[in-house]
Amino acid sequence: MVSFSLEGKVALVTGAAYGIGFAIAQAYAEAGAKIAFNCRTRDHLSKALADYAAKGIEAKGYICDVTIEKDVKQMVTDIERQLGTIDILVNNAGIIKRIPMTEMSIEDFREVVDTDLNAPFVVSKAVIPGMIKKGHGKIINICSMMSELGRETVSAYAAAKGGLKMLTRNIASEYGRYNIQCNGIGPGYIATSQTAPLREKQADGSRHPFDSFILSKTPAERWGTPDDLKGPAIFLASDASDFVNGHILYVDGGILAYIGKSPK
Ligand code: NAP
Ligand code: GCO
Repeated sequence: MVSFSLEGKVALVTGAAYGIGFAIAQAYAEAGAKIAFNCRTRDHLSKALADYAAKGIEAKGYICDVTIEKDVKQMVTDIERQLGTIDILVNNAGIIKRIPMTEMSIEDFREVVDTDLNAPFVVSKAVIPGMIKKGHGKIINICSMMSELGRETVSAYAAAKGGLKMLTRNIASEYGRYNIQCNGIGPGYIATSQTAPLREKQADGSRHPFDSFILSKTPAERWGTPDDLKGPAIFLASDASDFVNGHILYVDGGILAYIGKSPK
């Protein structure tokens, strides 16, 4: 029988203090996994631990900036000592800066690429040796519509998420022989703090223009929620996807399939 269970597995979800990462970690706990997560600040950690506890989840939280390799290595060592070898890694931690490219500083560009592309390399590199020893592993990289499409003001983010798509395929190519599957999830437009500025009500109470734009580009005619990602994330973390490797699973309500609503 096909198994979607994560019973007894150890899952690390980066940046899972809130948002998409929190939802994925919650889904993994409900499927039986032991949860480790990280974020950058003690305040976020404390609140997240309380939020997990409120859902009956005994998560292990770590303060670790995924862009700092020595801290990532220490976190992975601590997780392996406290919970066991990591079976499932979700590279979820990410940032975006919406600035027209010619006005964007190289420092801002580098910070986005460091978090959204270099850090998944750093964390995966720290986790894969344990997966090889254990004889299996699941790596899931949180990509984006911007792994496929561009738009104004998100040059660094699109470059990083496009690179993350190819890092996903390369990890799949290089480590598939060790029974490690590396896939991506490409969320569409999801209602979290990251996209809150794009959904702010206007002074006259009307929808943000970008909000209306996204609804016109989404066949489902709604923003996604973090809960929409739970099922796809469980599938890619479970034995049910053992022959799925190097795939980017877009969870976008149909955006990538759709030219957009024709004007009335
Ligand atoms: P979010 O609400 O801003 O959450 C981002 C998470 O990442 C937070 O927990 C944040 O915690 C953590 N984080 C950021 N930088 C970090 C770092 N250097 N080290 C450790 N943790 C870090 O964003 P989200 O919407 O849930 O997005 C999560 C992922 O999905 C991101 O990779 C994003 O690019 C991707 N995504 C989002 C959407 C969407 O529409 N929302 C769509 C496609 C893809 P701290 O700030 O406390 O560190
Ligand atoms: C933006 C949004 C998007 C989403 C997501 C879409 O400014 O266009 O933030 O980038 O976050 O990545 O898949």
